[in-house]
Amino acid sequence: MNPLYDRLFGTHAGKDTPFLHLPDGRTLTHDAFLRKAARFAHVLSDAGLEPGDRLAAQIEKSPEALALYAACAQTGVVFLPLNTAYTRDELAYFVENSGARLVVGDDAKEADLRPMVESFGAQLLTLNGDGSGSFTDAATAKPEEFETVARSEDDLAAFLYTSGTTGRSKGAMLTQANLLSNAEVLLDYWRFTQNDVLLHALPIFHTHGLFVGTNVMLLCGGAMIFLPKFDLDQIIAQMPKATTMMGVPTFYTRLLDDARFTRDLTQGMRLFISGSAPLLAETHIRFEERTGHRILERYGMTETNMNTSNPYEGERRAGTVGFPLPGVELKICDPQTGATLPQGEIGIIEVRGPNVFKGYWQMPEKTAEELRADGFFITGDLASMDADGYVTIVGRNKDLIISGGFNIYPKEIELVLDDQPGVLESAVIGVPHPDFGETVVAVIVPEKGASVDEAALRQACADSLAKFKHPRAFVMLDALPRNTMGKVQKNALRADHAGMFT
Ligand code: MCA
Ligand code: AMP
Repeated sequence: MNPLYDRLFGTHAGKDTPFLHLPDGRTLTHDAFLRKAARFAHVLSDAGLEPGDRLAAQIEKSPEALALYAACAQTGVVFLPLNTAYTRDELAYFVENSGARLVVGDDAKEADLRPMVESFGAQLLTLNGDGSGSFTDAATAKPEEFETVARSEDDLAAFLYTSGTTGRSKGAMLTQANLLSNAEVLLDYWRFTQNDVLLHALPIFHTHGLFVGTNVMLLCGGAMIFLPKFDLDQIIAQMPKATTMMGVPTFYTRLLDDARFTRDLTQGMRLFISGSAPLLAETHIRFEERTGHRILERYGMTETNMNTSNPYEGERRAGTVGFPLPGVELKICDPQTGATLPQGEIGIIEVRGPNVFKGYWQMPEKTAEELRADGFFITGDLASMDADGYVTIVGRNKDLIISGGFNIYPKEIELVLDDQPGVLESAVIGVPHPDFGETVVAVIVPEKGASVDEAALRQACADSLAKFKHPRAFVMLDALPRNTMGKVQKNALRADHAGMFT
């Protein structure tokens, strides 16, 4: 028994129906995919990986990248996907912290990565966006069947790193049961069947593209139009062949900005889903006016997968994230006391259910701060629930910026900026952005009499931080606004600079 492998992958053995439609016109059947994954599983086993070992993958989206995920499930190896934008320094932290035994990266980065990877005693193999690489070479002559390693639902399936207010990323430990229970609920709630074709343009190194999009399609046995990234021309060209799409709000605003995106184009679609960041009610309304479709918005987190969703049949209410999913208990709590608040009041969302993760890897204190002994997870999202049970997210009780669906923790950027010559202190904030929803602005206070070179600050960020985290603007101030307790008032900074990009 290996519930994750058996239910997501194993059931498709011998199935000749399409699984992945690729932009170059190729189609991979479910069975062909499984045979590829089995060969990959042999590579993992031959590399000495044992069940429970971690495999860190920083690879482009491709059928092979997905086959690596399947191979991890089949061998009981914990899959740790990483954003392809991360720099070597960022990667080093994940490799060291997770104790990964194998790192799979791109050939182009191999020379840069190898000394770092080997310094942590891990092995390095390569897998490129076109499917080539030393990993694939090692798989070529391997058998197309692999005896699935027995695992239980409580065993770890994946680590996904999520940053914290301290600036250090935490490895969220997700079990097989976490992933499976959520995929099963979503399949049902959103009415997925094997006739569905998902237009898949999200990255597969995050919850949204991997555990929501891909797992649901694996479970229902449908197909995906598997695009390497969001490319407007491709999306428009492929939409008539799809039945559903999942995206972050930027997908929907970009589509609405294109005159080719019409009611006719979406005729064959049955469902558009949005999440990872707030979808403006205005976008929801414009989308319906243009296409006749009401976007279904849902809400989730790396630590919990999906928590709430607007209904499939009932009213999809603009500006809300819908109801708690079946099996998910949701409370709106007082930020100070944790007590459940009366209906209608704004508080912090806490959730409990089979979807909630097991804790942060080797961080018992951090786990205890956010995951209560009774199983409720403190999300840090501020929301209210109306009399009909719809949840509306109104803000965050955590210092977090969401840019185009990517989470950015200001502390991580502030630590880099504060280290630069002439910088006394910094405050990094998110301000509204028409394309990304929010974008990063750095407020810098120079030391007395010092002048700070903006180009040097940009370079410092480029040296150590992934591009999507780089501030898009720098503002110099003599002092940061503080409250009587001495705490920096980021709200005031955000209000002062709210119009910079809009
Ligand atoms: C790319 N860039 C970005 C972003 N993406 N900068 C800020 N924020 C971003 N999200 C950089 C690129 O390096 C590029 O730099 C420049 O910005 C413009 O790139 P562009 O071509 O416009 O971007 P793109 O490649 O089209 O990507 C935008 C995107 C993409 C399609 C919105 O970021 C994306 O697919 N986001 C989805 C993220 C996601 O899956 N989140 C789910 C997390 P230059 O031009 O200088 O080279 S899971 C989650 O949050 C929870 C669990 C949930 O509820 O789902
Ligand atoms: P992550 O840590 O990448 O899993 O991001 C989770 C965070 O994304 C949540 O805590 C929310 O702040 C935000 N989020 C996800 N979905 C939505 C949504 N539909 N509306 C508003 N915020 C969302």
